[in-house]
Amino acid sequence: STYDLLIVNGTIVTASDVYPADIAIKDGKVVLIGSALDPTLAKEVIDAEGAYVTPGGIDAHVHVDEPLKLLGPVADTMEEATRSAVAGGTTTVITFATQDKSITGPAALSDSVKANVDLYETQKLYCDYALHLILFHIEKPSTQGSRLLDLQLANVYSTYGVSSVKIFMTYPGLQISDYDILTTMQATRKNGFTTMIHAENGDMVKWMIEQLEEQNLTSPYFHGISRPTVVEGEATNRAIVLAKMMDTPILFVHVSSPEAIDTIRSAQTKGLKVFAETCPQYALLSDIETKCHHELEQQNGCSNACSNAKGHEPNVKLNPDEFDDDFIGAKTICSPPIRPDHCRESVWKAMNNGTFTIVGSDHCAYKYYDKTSGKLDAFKGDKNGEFKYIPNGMPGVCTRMPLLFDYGVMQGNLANMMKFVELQCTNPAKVYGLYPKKGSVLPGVSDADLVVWYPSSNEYEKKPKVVTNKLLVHGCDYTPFEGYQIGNWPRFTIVKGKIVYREGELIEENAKGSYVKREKSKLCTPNNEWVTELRPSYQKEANN
Ligand code: DUC
Ligand code: ZN
Ligand code: ZN
Ligand code: ZN
Repeated sequence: STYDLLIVNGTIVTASDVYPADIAIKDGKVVLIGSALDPTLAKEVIDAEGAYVTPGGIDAHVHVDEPLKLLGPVADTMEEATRSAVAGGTTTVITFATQDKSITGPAALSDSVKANVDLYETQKLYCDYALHLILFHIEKPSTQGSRLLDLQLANVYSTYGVSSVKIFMTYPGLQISDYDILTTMQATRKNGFTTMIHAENGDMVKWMIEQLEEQNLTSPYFHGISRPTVVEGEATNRAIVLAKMMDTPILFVHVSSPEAIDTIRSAQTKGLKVFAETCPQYALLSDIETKCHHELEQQNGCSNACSNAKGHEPNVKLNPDEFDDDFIGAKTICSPPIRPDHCRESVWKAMNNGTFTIVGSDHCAYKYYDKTSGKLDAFKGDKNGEFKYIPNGMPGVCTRMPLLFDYGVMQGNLANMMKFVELQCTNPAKVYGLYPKKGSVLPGVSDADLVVWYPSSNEYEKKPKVVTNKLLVHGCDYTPFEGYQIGNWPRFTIVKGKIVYREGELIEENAKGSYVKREKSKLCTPNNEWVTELRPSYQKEANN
């Protein structure tokens, strides 16, 4: 046949257009968009019945099990993460490889990435994936550190198409100094890499944790208290200042607070190359989830108007029998933490006004029962459930797209479907060097990574309406969005022209995902303006 697959009667949505058209697919690519394409020319035809057809989602922030296990026992293998991804309309995930400190020399980073690619090659992959690199050990002095890193980045780009690094301003063992951030920025600038920043002031957090521990305030609720919004605001501002001196574009990941948003917006207004990501949990969840059952409530009764004297009934629960579980707040522990209610409005606003370039999930799932059983020594067992030892993160790779469809577009918090596609598909592809292969629907150019949504009619009883953990087919045993109503859900998820998810069912034999090499960012490029007379001479050769 002329086409492998034809999608007829759809309404195509890209970041810039919404229009009715048919899509013809051949050899994994979009080959033609037109009206009234001939169904007899195709092996298989999907009738979209007027529904939206969007590019597949690109979730550029997903943590999965990796050889170095930097983040401990995360629940998902790459197989489970990609399976959960396609069940929620995501067709590419970008996950993390960690710098292996024990390897030195120019190939150190490419060897670190190789270990991940080799591991994932042994797994069944439901969609494509790419890798960022986490850096936490920077050679000194700055001149040598930057020269070595320069070579290492050049290697990891030419060998594996990795074009972004993530650095941390918090977490014992990961936090790097301002000095090391500058060294990193010099090398990332030279290589045209995107520098992703986890912006929280680790010293402020450490100080706060010690104060709380002194008062025996260690239950999950106090995780959020230990890292208030100013902690994120300070680090965000500081990173912007460092990036300004280096003229290095940066991207803040998982931005959660009005302080950080205002700081980022003001830098963008000044023309600095500052980009940002937020996540659905910061737009939707409330710190009330961790507030329930904390020590003060148990002593004094609930300070909020809930019927339970012992504390709020949290939204996040497995079933009513576990209502009395005083550790339940652990499920929504992440960093930055879930914020007080008033923060959510600024997150939605920043999605609409362009402050946020992308929405990622920060999927980083840990099994709750392992958290509580004490089987893992990092958790409740011998550490008595102290928040400091509870691993940070929650699942979200599956729910990112459906949640923003309903709570964003349908409920009017997001401007329109084009914004939805821009934030979740197109901009992630542009900013991380996957565009236009991924993130759009361009004939002859784009992979046929597509989502056919349900039409707006109500005749589809199979359309999921409520989030359950089972629906998400991940490796985790809970979702913070349990019970959330969802007004639409991917009906067909198509990866490189193959249907991998059809009306609630995974199609395992079509799981043919692979590693994708990326190009450099189409958005994050230096301004080529220097702010001091003492420009590092090394920078003069910088390519961009
Ligand atoms: N924050 C999380 O909550 N989990 C993974 C790592 C991170 O920075
Ligand atoms: Zn982070
Ligand atoms: Zn309460
Ligand atoms: Zn993360």
